[in-house]
Amino acid sequence: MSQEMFDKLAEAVIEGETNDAESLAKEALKKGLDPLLCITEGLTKGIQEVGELFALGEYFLPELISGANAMKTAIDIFEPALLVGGQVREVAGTIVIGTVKGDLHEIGKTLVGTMLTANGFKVVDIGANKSASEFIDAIKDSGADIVGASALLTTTMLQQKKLIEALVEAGLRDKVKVMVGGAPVTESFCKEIGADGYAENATSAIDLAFRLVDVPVKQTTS
Ligand code: B1M
Repeated sequence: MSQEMFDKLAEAVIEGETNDAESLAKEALKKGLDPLLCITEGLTKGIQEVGELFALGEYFLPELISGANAMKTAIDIFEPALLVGGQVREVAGTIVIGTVKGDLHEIGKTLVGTMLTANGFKVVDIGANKSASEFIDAIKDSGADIVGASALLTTTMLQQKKLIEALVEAGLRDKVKVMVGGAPVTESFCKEIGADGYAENATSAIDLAFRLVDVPVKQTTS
């Protein structure tokens, strides 16, 4: 039954059917399905297929946008269920998270932020298309332990390096740990630019965040 629902959620994203995505997400919650699995095994599979069709030239920007809108609508419905565990925990650390300058992709970054909140972190999500100085302002305002920079384009991943350079210039590099992620980012790129850690997905981002603040991992949602 779960797989059938995951497939339907993926299909709603592939077809860019926001109304279907919304009603399926509500139905999945009613049936007691794991919201994170609905996202990773359903919605994410769908948006990956949209990306592949776009790369093949079978989909164009409008389909990319409607697929993303369908996914965001469903995630909004799953979000409260993802957050249930986090509301009763002490704060493990503060993290400023955003997508780097020139990059509008925000779904993965937002999901990582939600999962960190659900696991006891105070998350300051500054949004997408944010410059190094906007990250730095948020770090100063919040006294963050970690800064997380997401990049989905091969062209914008270089902004993660610029952020680290700007942190050094601002005298903040030894005060804040840097976490990087996003589809084109790799462990070796993370090492190359001198970040403190790379996470491939939301689940590994939680493990990494706990390691960076030196707190034993205790995930609420798997
Ligand atoms: Co764009 N796009 N897009 N797009 N888009 C990609 C990234 C692309 C791979 C599609 C493709 O060609 N196959 C391609 C990039 C190619 C490249 O650089 N190599 C691409 C392109 C080309 C573009 C445009 C240039 C298209 C155009 O205009 N001609 C344009 C660029 C706009 C810009 O940013 N300046 C563009 C625009 C868009 C939309 C705005 C329409 C839309 C985003 C909507 C939104 O976010 N509000 C969009 C979408 C939806 C995609 C794809 C299809 C899906 C991205 C997504 O949301 N994935 C994407 C193809 C793909 O990735 N397969 C594609 C789901 C999400 C849950 O996964 O974001 O990977 P992801 O996040 C994961 C992990 O990466 C990780 O955890 C998350 C959860 O597991 N993670 C982190 C992410 N951030 C992290 C941070 C961390 C740790 C882990 O720590 C801080």
